[in-house]
Amino acid sequence: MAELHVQSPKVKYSDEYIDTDYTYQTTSVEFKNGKIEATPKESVYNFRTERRVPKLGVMLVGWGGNNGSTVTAAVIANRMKLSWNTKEGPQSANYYGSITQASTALLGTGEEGDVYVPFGKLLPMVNPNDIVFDGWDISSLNLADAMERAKVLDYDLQRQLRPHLQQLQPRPSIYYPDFIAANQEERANNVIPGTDKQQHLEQIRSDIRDFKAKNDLDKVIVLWTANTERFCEVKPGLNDTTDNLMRSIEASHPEVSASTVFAVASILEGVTYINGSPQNTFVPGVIELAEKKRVYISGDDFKSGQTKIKSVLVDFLVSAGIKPTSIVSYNHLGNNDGMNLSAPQQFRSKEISKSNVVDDMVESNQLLYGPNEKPDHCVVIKYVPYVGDSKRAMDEYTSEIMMGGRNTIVLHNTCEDSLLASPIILDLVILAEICERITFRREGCADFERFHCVLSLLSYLCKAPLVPSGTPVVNALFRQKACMENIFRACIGLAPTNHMLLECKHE
Ligand code: NAI
Ligand code: DG6
Repeated sequence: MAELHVQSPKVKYSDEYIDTDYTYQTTSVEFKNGKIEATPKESVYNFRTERRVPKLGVMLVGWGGNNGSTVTAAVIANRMKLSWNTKEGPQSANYYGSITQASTALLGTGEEGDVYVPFGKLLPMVNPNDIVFDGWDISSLNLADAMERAKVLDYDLQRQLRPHLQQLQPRPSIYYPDFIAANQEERANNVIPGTDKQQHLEQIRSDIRDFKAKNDLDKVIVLWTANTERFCEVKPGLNDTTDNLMRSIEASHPEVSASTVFAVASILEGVTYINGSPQNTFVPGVIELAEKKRVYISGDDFKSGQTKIKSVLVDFLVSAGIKPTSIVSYNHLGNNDGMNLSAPQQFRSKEISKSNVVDDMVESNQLLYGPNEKPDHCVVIKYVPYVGDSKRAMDEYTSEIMMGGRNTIVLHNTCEDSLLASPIILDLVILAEICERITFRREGCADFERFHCVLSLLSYLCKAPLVPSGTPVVNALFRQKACMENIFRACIGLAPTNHMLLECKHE
C-alpha cells in the first residue's frame, strides 16, 4: 500500500518524528439557574509520534494455553504465508478480527468517493509478523504440543507449523494454587520452585531481561493470557499502596496473586503490562507503582465475542430510544478456560467482568431509565468438554418499545474462542506499543507528556476497561473505536471523523 502522507502546514515530518499542531474542540456543560449552559471550548495540542518502528518482543503469561499457542501459531503462519487444506478447500493465513490488520479507517474523500486506509497504517505501527514471542506457563508442553492440545487449528496447518513451534518452550512460572481452580493442578508441572514471592518476582524480572538481551529487542510487552484467577482482597496494609504491596511480596503474603507479581515485575522492568483476564491484578499498589515508574498498564479481560456484540447492541437499542429491561447471557464451552471457570470463585471474576458492560449506555439515557435503574442482567457460563474451544453464546435481550410493547431479540453465536482472542492480543500489544511512541504537549505547557499510565485508549479491546481514577468508563464499542481512531488522526493532523458530509448536502 502507498505510504500515507498528510499535506498541511500544521504537520511536520522529520526523520525521527511526525509533529502536529492540533486544535481540540470540546463542549463544557454547567447547570446554572435552572438552565443547562453549554460552552464550546478549544485548546491546542502538539502531538509528536516517533516514526522508528522498534523490534518488539511479547511475553505471554499462559503461553501454552489455547490463546497463547493459537496467537503464536497464527503469527508464524502469517509470517510464512502458509496455506493449508480444509474440507472446504484451501485456506491461507490471515489476521481477520484484528482492527490493526484487517479493518480500515475512513481517511477522507477523493475524486472517486470515500478513501479508506488500513487502520494499522494511520501511524507507523509494528507488523505482527515481526513480533518475537516468549512467555511462561505452569504447563511444560512445548508450543507444538500445546497447539495440538488446544485443538483449535486445522490438522494440515498444525502439521506444517509443528517444526517451527516445537522448539518454543514456555519458561517455568509462578503457581499459587489458591488463585486458580483446583482442576488446574494436574497441568502444573513447570513451576518456579519455592514459596518465596520476592524470589519469584526477581526470577520474572530476570526472564524479561534475558528475553530482551538474547533477541536483541528494542522493547518488550508482557500480557497475561493465563487462567482467570479469583479476585484478591484489597485492604489497607496489604496492597493499598506500593510500599505496602512490596512489603507483602517480601513477606510472601498469601493474598498476593501470581498476576500481581507479574505486573509488578514488568513495571519494575519498565515494560508495559496488559491483563487479558478479569481478575483484579491492578490493586491500588500496582497502579501507584505504574504511575511512579511511568509504565503503561492496561486491562481487564479481552472483549471478544458476546460482550463485543452486547456493547454494540445495547448502545444501538438505548440510542434508538428503546429500553432494554432484561439481558440474559448464557454460554458454554469445553476448553481449559471453561474448566477453570467451572469453579465458583473463578466464575465470579468473569461474572463481575461481564456484568458491568452496559452501565454507561444505560446512564446515557435518563429519558428511559430513572436514577439507579438498570436492566436485569444475568450471566451464566457452563463447562461442556465436548464442544472444546468452540464456544456457544446465547443471548436474550428484552426491551420495552412504544406503548407497552415488548421486543425480544435472541442471538446464538458459535465460534472458536481462541480465534477471537488471538487478534485481540495482537491489537493490544501493537496499540500499546504505538502509544509508547506518542507524546503530546498541552497548550501553555512547556513539556511533552505521555498518556496516563492507565492506558484507557485500549478500552475497545477490554471487557472491563481500567481507566484513570475519576475518569469515565466507556463500554460502547463505537465510542471506543472513535476515541482511538480520532487520537491517531490527531497524531497526523487530521480532524476527527464527523460523518457530516456537509459537502454533499448542498442544494
Ligand atoms: P487456557 O486455559 O487454555 O490457557 C491458560 C494457560 O495459562 C494454561 O496453559 C495454563 O497452564 C496457564 N497458566 C495458569 N496459571 C499460570 C501462571 N500462574 N503462570 C503461567 N501460566 C499459567 O485459557 P485460554 O482459553 O487461553 O484463555 C486464557 C485467558 O484469557 C483466560 O483467563 C480467559 O478467561 C481469558 N479470556 C479469553 C477469551 C477468549 O475469547 N478466548 C476472552 C476473554 C478472556
Ligand atoms: C466463557 O465465557 C469463557 C470466557 O473466557 C469467554 O470466552 C470470554 O470471556 C469471552 O467473553 P466475551 O463476552 O467477550 O465473548
